[in-house]
Amino acid sequence: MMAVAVDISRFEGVPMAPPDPILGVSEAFRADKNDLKLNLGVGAYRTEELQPYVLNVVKKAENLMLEKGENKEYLPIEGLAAFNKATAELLFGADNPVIKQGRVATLQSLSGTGSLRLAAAFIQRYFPEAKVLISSPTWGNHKNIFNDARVPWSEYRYYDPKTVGLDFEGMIADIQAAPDGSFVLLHGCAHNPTGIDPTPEQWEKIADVIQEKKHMPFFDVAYQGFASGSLDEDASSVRLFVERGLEVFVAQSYSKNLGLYAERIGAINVVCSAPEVANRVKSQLKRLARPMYSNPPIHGARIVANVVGDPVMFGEWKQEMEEMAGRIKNVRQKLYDSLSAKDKSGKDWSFILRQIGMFSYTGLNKTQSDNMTDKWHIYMTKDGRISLAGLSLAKCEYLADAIIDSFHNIS
Ligand code: KET
Repeated sequence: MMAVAVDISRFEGVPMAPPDPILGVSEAFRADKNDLKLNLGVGAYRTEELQPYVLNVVKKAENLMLEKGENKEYLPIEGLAAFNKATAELLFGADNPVIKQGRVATLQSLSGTGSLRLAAAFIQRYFPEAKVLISSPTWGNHKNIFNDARVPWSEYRYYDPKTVGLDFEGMIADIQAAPDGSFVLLHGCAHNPTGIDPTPEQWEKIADVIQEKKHMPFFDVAYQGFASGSLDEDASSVRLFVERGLEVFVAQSYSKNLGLYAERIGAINVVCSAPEVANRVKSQLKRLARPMYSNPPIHGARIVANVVGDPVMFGEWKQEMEEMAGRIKNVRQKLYDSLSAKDKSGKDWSFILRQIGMFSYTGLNKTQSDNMTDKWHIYMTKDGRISLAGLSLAKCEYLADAIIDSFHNIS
């Protein structure tokens, strides 16, 4: 008997999913035919000509890899040993005692997202009673990650719209009020989407409360080097917690700081109280990774290991990173100057200069953000975030006109 096409699909119960709030913006941007269009949605670095940028040091490392003619065998479940060593040293500092004592379980994973997801699966399996506290607001995907891993979460106050700054008291109060032993998700630097980080003194107080409440700090480090331009300075929040002898989770990404977005290279690090604990934790992370994706990809891991492991290339990377961070600072300044010059209402736009990292959190609401896209062809997330990494000096005036129009003419 020939198979007959079914007239009722088995997928009737599958509804259409909404577009992703961040990556869906890039899809909409690609479909727009207007010449004025500008993509300030996804946090991806562009040149002044608004073209994607492959770092010179990455090309150099890739050429060396080609010359060596390396093979494509499977990596171990935990990833490339040279990468795992390099990534932990970059994060904690090469001479950090936790590394010397073998107290860090490091697994190469699928960039920041995959590393967070693996840690979420670990929490679900070994801390089924625990809740994760996330900042309000946070990177949109955090909630999806914990939802899909079936890890309950709640929010702690972070952003204060009145001061366009950190609601430090609210943050501390909410972390304090959470059940003992909760996980507290913290952005290591360059908080996404607000661009507002705690000061070093505030980090100390956050660590005090976390320690007092026996919470587990869980850092998401997706922008090391992109906040200040310095890799060490941007890791200082994580290092402060580690110095106190706490056990800490840290997810890392090389998407932004090495521009390796599509290579999916990052790591999950768990700092443990003793080497024997780190061994057990690592064994279970490997056990979780194996049925999910078996083992991680090799190309990006080799790039990172080569760049970080070679003093000359490491120096070149730092220089290119400073240039990227510097270009973003320049457009930040120019955007502020353009807004201040053009807006006659007396509104204070200086919060833009106080924010750091790739983004500016403009304070535009959803309707105003819609106006930015519908009228001005400026693509951005609906929470009012714009990626300054996708902005050129030449487009600052146009962007300022669009923001002023949306802010004052749309309620
Ligand atoms: N953490 C944060 C805070 C973050 O902003 C991103 C990416 C990631 C993790 C994960 O990146 P990965 O490429 O998986 O290492 N953020 C940008 C891209 C995205 O949404 O995927 C963004 O916010 O635009």
